[in-house]
Amino acid sequence: MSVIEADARAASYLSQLLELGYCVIPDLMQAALVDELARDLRPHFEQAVTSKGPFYGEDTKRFGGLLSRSDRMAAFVQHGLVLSIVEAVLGPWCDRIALNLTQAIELMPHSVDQVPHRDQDMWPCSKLIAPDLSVEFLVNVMWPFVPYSEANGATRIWPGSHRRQNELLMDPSAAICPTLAPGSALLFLGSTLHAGGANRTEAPRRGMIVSYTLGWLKPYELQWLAYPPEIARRFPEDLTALLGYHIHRPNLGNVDGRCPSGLLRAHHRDGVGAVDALRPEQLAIIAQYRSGLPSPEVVGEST
Ligand SMILES: O=C(O)CCC(=O)C(=O)O
Ligand SMILES: [Fe+2]
Repeated sequence: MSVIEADARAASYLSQLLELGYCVIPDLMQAALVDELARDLRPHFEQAVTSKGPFYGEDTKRFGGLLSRSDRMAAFVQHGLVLSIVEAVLGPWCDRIALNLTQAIELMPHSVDQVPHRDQDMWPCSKLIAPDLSVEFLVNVMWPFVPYSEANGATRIWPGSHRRQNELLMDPSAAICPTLAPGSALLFLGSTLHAGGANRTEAPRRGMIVSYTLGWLKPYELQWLAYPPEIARRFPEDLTALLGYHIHRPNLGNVDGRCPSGLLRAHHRDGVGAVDALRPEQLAIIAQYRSGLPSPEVVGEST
């Protein structure tokens, strides 16, 4: 596929995602690669202890840290089309995006449906900052390992719910549950009302969520602990940046005043002090201040 075709594809899914709060992308990954990943994760599913609590559901299994469990994961986390869509949604609100979580999910046979929710409500600020929904905090990508259908608990989505934040719950009959084949993916916003369905079949519904957030927000899964430096050091640099081993300008998320990417290299502490990491607009404001001239904002406010 040419760059232009890939861009056109990304633009079309992006507009569906922003308009409806979700989109389904077929044939995003080779089904054989999904099968290989599912095979790598099979022993982990088998050993996983059933979840506890009314949100996760006591008839589900979940585990994270998937980049450590399969070498095939990076291709999913860093999928080019997914990242370009996610960048377009979250990029305007941060200096860089970050991985929020990787979570394998099994809905066990005969599991009940999950309570409908918006994932972004885990950040208490989301209702204050984004009542008009100009800001998005999270993009979820559901990758099925088996075909998802209404019968085995395909994710239920309330289209348009991202524009109706004051409605905690919505009419169950308004929910849709897109069928998904392995290799396809369901993308939905953190502001979209959704829930795992009930698995009424005899077979487990296995899949995973990979989600992305604003680089300045605390991620749901603590990536630095899931992948401490001795593990992250084995990953390529662009992946470690996504895990948070990169400063978020201005100067957020540093170690000894320096970009944490240095922690993954031997020379991090070699005779260098704190180093500013600033965006061009911050450099311009500082230069303006040093020049002794009032900044344009100050002039604007006083007139
Ligand atoms: O399993 C699913 O289909 C959705 C899971 C989900 O939304 C969650 O755990 O936050
Ligand atoms: Fe969710």
